[in-house]
Amino acid sequence: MKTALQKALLYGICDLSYRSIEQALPASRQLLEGGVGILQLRAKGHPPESLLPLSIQLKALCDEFHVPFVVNDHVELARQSDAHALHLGQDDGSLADARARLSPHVLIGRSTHSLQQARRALEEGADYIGFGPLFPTPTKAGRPGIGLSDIAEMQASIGSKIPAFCIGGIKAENLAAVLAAGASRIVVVSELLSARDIQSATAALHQRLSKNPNS
Ligand code: TZP
Ligand code: MG
Repeated sequence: MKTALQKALLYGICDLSYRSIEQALPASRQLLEGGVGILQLRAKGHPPESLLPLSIQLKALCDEFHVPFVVNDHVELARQSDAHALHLGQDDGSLADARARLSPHVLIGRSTHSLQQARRALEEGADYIGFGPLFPTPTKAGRPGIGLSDIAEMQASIGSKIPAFCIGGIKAENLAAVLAAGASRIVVVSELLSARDIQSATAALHQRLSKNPNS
């Protein structure tokens, strides 16, 4: 799935704060039909054991689209559902510890909130990073926006080596500024999951990313 990851421009997240467990599968299918190139299950506050059936279904769905399926936070859930990737935040332990518990082909991504953290993630062997939040966002409440000024340097020093996805408060209305700042790959959560037509909203963003000269 490393090749599929390299191709991904738009990272979708099935976040259970925006969609119920019952809606998770159809909403994810729409994200995939719209062109997300990687899909994560994010379910803050849900016991990981309760997520296994959904996680197995999402893995099968992502296989249909040849898109990596990522489990957020939970190494054991990633292992049990045979996810293609695991995503870890800054406080979720070392990549080495997680790798030791997973099959060697499983990719691991890391959230980063500064250039220094992005450099560190590259050094520790992350397969990709998230970089943000660029703007304050209710999806990650309490975290300040880091702005757009470090994107170009992050792209040059980290994004040239591993996929680097800008994240946090990105919407159709501010995408032009994010791309002008140097981003080539993005994660969008709330705007897509709250859209009346998830597939069309996703396809519209995806089209703008694929026409972007940075990518
Ligand atoms: N990490 C940094 S910002 C963020 C995460 C998980 C949430 C992004 O969500 P949205 O709704 O696209 O701002
Ligand atoms: Mg986490």
